[in-house]
Amino acid sequence: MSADQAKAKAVAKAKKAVDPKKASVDTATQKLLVKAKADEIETIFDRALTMKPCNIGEQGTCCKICAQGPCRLPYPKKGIEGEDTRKGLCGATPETIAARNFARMVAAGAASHSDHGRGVAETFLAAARKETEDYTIKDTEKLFEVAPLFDVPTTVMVEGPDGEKVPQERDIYEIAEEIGEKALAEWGNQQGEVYYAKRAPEPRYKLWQDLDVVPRGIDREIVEIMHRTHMGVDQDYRNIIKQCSRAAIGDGWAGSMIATDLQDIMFGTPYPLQGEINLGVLKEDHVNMIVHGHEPLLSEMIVVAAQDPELLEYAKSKGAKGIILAGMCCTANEILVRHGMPIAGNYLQQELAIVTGALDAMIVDVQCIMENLANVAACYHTKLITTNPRAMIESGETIHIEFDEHSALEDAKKIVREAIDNFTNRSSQPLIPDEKEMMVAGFSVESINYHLGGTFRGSYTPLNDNIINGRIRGIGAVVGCNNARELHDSGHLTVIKELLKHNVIVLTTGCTAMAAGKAGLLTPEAAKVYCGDGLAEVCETVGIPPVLHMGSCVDNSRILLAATEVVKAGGLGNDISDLPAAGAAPEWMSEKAISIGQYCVASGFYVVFGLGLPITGAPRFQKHLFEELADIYGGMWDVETDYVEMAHKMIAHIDKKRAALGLDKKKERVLMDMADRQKLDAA
Ligand code: NFS
Ligand code: SF4
Repeated sequence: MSADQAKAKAVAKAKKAVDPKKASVDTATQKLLVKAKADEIETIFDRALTMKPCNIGEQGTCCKICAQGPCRLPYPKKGIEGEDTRKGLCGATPETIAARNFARMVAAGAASHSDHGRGVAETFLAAARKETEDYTIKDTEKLFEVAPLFDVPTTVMVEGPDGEKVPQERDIYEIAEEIGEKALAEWGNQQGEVYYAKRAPEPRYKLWQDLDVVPRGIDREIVEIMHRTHMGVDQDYRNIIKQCSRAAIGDGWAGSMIATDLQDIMFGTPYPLQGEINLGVLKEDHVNMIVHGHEPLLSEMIVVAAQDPELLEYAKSKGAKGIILAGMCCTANEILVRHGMPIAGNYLQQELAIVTGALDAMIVDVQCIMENLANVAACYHTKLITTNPRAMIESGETIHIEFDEHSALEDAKKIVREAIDNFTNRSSQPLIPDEKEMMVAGFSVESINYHLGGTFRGSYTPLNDNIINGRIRGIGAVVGCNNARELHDSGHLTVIKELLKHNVIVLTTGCTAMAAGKAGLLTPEAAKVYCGDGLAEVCETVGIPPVLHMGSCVDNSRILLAATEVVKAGGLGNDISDLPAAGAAPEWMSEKAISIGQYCVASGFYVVFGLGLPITGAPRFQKHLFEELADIYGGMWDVETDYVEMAHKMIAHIDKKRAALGLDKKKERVLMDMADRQKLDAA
């Protein structure tokens, strides 16, 4: 498609332009929507007004997996009296159809996270083998933690001075190579179990074994979903969901978790640091670049290239004062939590970053990249640069600069040079909104340990104590996307604020974390403003924000491990399903969110989604997800479109778990000792 065609596609049909206040609660977004309208640029917010979702697809009951369809089985408005006799040409029930559609979302979501993880593992192996100079082993402490998880020895026995055998530490690159090989093999493994399944609390792991849902290999389980959901294969929605669990566990506890671990080893485990967020991080007199997408392999190198003295000089030679590199979507979270690089915004702000007129290059890799970026970029001077062979964009003047881990820094420099060259091409008067907020981010499992446990001996015990004594009522994990069918950021903020008010500490990742950051919730000062007395007291004592930013969406694996640490610290039951904890994705849109939801449910979490799930046309299937799974996993799905109510459903679940642990009676404000906790355990 030519640039002119792309331009034509970007221009607003002007019939229906969105009212900025009805599109977003974020004022930077509102300001740029006004500019978009003035510039006659149509955005996703406008398109959401004119295109209504299909009613049957929304219910999950449209089947198009064979050419005899699409078979559409809407749930009748007047309800169904007597037996539900709806069926597709082949006889597929609404349950089978909805379950198959759901399963394919799990497959796509798990594939996306895990393919990202595979790329990381490949690069890790290349780094371990010293095939590339650009990536190295940075965090050896984490390397030594991860090695035993893959049964990789960290010492060898050598002959000592007196002839006896003594242990000697192995070379770290040797250890890394063995980890890399074993990690990469997790994708193609055909039999047995993925290594990390054992990292779950023991009863959870045993339950998975009993249910036969321990993943054999990451890819295998995804492929098996595709097979089972082919025409005429698995015709029992309960059995389909069982395979969803197996593939999703392969995402959360393998593909994503391996990605997180190996990224930490190569780029450093996050520790709390300060950063800034929102479109106001761009600067008019600087070269502005945004890295948008998901894989830190690329962005880590661009971070290095953007600080290269030679390139900084080059930027100055073009009249720029410097280079601003900001992130968007999960790439942003990755470079924030490790380098404190600024975040330009979350998913729904991507077109608007270009509408500022001040963006010299948008560099994208994979996932959550709107195709319309090319059309919008064609109307401004912004260069849109694709970098991944898996993700190209056909339209406009998109440039493809392929990024290869073997020549990573060189490729990254080429990309930065493109951005600098484009600085002098700015055409219109830019509008960079003033909005930017300070935030503290980078709460890995390790750093929570450190922060709550103190420097002397890190531990989750103080967190558990505060949950047991009631200062903290429970843990809420609020994660996920933005969705153009919802008032931008409002779902996240409403749920989080309501949880804080009721003393529920919040863990967050993904685009939710960015919504929280923009609203000032990721600062220690937020505790006083938003939290109930108990939580405020804990946060103020420890000096942490009440909302802990744990990273990108693959880093939801950190939430699984944090929950596991809480179980291990004692006093709150023996499994994740015993914890006073709940998860939510208020504004979800991506298939990845469905895979995350499913692995959280299979791990024992109560999980509530906003907007709706495409299952309402199949009531028995819905009942299976919302109720029957609780009997199997101790975790279950739910949907709630009222966000205050969503928080209260989470709180109700937390209270139920507190009651089961006998904590509803214990409100006295004393720290418990080990004996007390054991008593509680026994109760
Ligand atoms: Ni998660 Fe991150 Fe955002 Fe949703 Fe997309 S960026 S991986 S999928 S939209 S949270
Ligand atoms: Fe219709 Fe069955 Fe084919 Fe689906 S698999 S499209 S329900 S005939």
